[in-house]
Amino acid sequence: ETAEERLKDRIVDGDRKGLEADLAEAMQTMAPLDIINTVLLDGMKVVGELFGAGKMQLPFVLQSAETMKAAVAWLEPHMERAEGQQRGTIVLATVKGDVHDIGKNLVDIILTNNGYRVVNLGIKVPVADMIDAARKEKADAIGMSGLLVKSTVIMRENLEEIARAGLDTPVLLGGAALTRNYVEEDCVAAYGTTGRVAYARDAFDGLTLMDQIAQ
Ligand code: B1M
Repeated sequence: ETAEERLKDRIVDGDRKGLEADLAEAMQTMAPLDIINTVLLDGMKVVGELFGAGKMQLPFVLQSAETMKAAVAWLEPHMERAEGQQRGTIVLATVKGDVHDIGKNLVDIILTNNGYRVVNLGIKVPVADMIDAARKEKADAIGMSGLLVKSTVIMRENLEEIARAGLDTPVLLGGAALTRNYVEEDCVAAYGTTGRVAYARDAFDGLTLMDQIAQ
């Protein structure tokens, strides 16, 4: 068994013992971000499928998520960081009612490593807090993450609320339950004609969009 195979199994099994040694071994042939994007996320995908099929109980999903977080935390200091000046600020949050934050935190890491200032408000964040933070931090963008189907509705409502508050800060939306069509039709319409709304399929897509916004 290769270190990569063991790592994937560790995510599925929520098994953290010896995690660091396997990560160190995998890093001899792979970049940290590639380990996350292929090996670790592959494991989380299996977890999602097992859970969705009723073959895995929630406490075990939590163990998998904790293992994933530990692995990402271990890899983070080994990632390349862009030097130079700040390229812009984004306020980032998982929306109200949603606790899923692995994807959001990945977006944080990738943007931070690429020279952006990320104001990470955490999980279950009411839109009022995002609006306050966007004003206070003079944000170039607001990023919302959410994995539940319910969260896609919250995002649309949040956009109406942000527009009502008089902001036209560009907004990035990401998360497994979103579709490009929903974002580009319903969400864009909800934000009105002045503000920009964009769909980020993954964390790298988020970086590409942020690069366009901050130009
Ligand atoms: Co939950 N969960 N969960 N869960 N969970 C899902 C999302 C689910 C699809 C599983 C399933 O049924 N197959 C399902 C949602 C069903 C639905 O609404 N359609 C589900 C459910 C039902 C629930 C609970 C309701 C279960 C319950 O209590 N009965 C509950 C909800 C609690 C709540 O939020 N109120 C719950 C709880 C949990 C745990 C706490 C156990 C744990 C989360 C731990 C944590 O995050 N700290 C958990 C997990 C781990 C998952 C799955 C298995 C994996 C999610 C994950 O971390 N993926 C998930 C299955 C799935 O997604 N298919 C599932 C890895 C992560 C990197 O991906 O976040 O999608 P993701 O991020 C991606 C992209 O989406 C994108 O970039 C990343 C890749 O680069 N992206 C962005 C995300 N945000 C972005 C923002 C951007 C840009 C890109 O810019 C702003």
